[in-house]
Amino acid sequence: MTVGYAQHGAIAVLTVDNPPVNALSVAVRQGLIDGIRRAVGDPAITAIVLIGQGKTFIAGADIREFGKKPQPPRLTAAIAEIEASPKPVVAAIEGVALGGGLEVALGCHFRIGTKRSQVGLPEVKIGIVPGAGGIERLPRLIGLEPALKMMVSGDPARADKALALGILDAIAEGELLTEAVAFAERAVAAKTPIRRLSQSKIALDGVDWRALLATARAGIARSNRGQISPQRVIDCVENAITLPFDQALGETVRIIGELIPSEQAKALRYAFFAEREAGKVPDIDKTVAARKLRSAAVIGAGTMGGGIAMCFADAGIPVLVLENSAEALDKGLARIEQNYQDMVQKGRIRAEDKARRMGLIAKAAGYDDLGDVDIVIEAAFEEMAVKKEVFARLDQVCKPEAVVATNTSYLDIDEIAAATKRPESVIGLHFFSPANVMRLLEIVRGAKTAKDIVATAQALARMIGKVGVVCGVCHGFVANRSRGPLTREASFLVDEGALPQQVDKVLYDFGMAMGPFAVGDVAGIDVGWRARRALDATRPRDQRYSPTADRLYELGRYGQKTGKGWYRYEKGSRAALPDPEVEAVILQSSRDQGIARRTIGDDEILARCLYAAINEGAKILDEKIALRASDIDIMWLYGFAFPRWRGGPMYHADTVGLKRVYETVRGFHKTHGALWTPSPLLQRLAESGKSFTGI
Ligand code: T1G
Repeated sequence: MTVGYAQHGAIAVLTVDNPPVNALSVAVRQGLIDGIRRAVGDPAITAIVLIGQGKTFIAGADIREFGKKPQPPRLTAAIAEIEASPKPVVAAIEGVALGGGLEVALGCHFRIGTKRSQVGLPEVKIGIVPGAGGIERLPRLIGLEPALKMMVSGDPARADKALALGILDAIAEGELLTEAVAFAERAVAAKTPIRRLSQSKIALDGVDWRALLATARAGIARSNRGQISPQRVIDCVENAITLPFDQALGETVRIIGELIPSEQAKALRYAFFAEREAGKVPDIDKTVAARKLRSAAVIGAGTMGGGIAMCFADAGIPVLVLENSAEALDKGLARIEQNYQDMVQKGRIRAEDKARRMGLIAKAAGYDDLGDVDIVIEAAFEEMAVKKEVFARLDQVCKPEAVVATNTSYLDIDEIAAATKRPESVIGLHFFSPANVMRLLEIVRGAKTAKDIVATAQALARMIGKVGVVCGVCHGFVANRSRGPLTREASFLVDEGALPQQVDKVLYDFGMAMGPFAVGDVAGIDVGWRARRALDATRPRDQRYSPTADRLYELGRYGQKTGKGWYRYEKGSRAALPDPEVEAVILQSSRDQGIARRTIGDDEILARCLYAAINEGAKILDEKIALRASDIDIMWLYGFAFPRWRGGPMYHADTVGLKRVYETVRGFHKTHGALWTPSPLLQRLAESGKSFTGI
């Protein structure tokens, strides 16, 4: 039975039991209707409690059913049946009530939660709108402004907030079912009037709703650039204000019907499942137990090391920081403190949060202090000799069960591991800058890394709120290696005739948060210069190379930090302004390389940048460095702010069609040479009419 029926005295208890998350599949929808009818028809029953089996109330519609032919009964019908019940219906919310789950709860007459409850309407995040009355009922329950905020962001509210907003009527202190039954009994005894939200009005006294909606629209245009669903939520909210309930709901149902098969919604659903898939490693199942992580250490208090230390402190894990000198350590800790101070000033955390987090970060006097920590992450200088020295020292002092990790962004983890007598405990944990903000954690599994170390790294990712994606060892690993060709082509395009602002605009308009040149100015042109010097020895002599960035470096244009890079920056501003001096450098560089500059179209820019990355992604897949194409996509979504509503570069290639991508790559190969050698996997898939999905 997907919806169980039991009797507790005069109270009927309907239990939704549809593991893993009690999604509202057909059987549940039908079960709810049947259960309500049975309870309403039984004279011995005075009230009804609706609860979920396990740790979840209801996680919403079954996303796997989307795109298939809808089967009756509709969720709106099940909710209408609940709301119409003449006997009070109490939703007992353990864990999450999301999307359709919250909509079911809003159809109930009362809602009681626990401390662990979370309620929300996250539909925008999968490219749709709440389609079963949530848009219409939530503002009637809690008022327009807070409802709008929740629906447009899709972010859930925790129990205390849900109580304050009035979504929950009570929070159970003891066992939820017992308290929900008692709540229902009291409602019956007190003859508490039943409140059917569909029959009430949205309170609009003194609310300038037109201005509110206009502000929300403008905000979304910035925060969710290019994404359709949040704007559609606002259309539906406007209907909820101006039309009678049933008519507004009818419109919402029509709109969700349009959105479900849309390209954006498909891409966002893909991203949802891809993210969950990324957490799975075929040879590491639940029987592989993660090691305990109660304390940590970070080697290096530079930008990366400091950011990583903040990740631990943010998660409540004490962390020691080790540096070469007392000055460097003080400087690093001061920078961390400043970062927290900025967060306090922006209202993101409270002053006491800052104090608590700073209190968790302590100075290590030397390696000997690291003997007790459960995990060490090295974020020292990117040079093999330095890494080897650090790991040899760590090998001497760390306890045997410690995880010994490196944050290197391209060096060979196996070579680093070989500097220890415990290569099985060594792993790459590659954070993205700023480490305390960017959510990707690239987990690089060395040839000898033990399974439980990988499982521990995955557990760490969850603990510190990151999306951990496991991959193998190669130069630059998966994320940076697949992105490298994009920046390479961007530079070539500039040498051939484009300007940085044109290239950046094309990628920005595509939906990227920033174009590659703007990113270069943030990351530092000096950093790129050093990385290129590290590759000089191995770069084939006949390989095409753009010297333009090196010219900027020689002029001291290191990017935002020097106020000049690919762009110029006014004092105190991060706005990238085109600079005639850069244009002159570029024109000279083209002349020096003997390139006759030409007009380059936006289509070519997009194809050169994206397909170069996709072709490299395919090579990485073929080499089995990434477990699946969707893992590469997740890395781009969380590491490089690729627009989620486009799914990721590999998914995007599927939507373009691999045949077309392959033909274009072949064309570029003919024109631009060896760097465009098509990936054999891309060729195979294109020729057999397949896609990356499922690879
Ligand atoms: N449908 C189908 N499968 C789902 C699902 C759903 N709604 N939610 C989760 N799963 C699967 C998931 O793929 C995974 O499967 C397993 O459950 C555990 O999930 C009408 C139209 C509930 C907070 O967007 O946010 O209602 O990988 O690994 O970290 O207006 O899942 O094991 O095979 O994520 O504990 C709105 C989406 C739907 C909620 C649990 N609802 N889910 O997190 O476990 S649209 C959502 C979540 C809707 C109405 C509209 C989270 C979670 P597998 P998990 P978790």
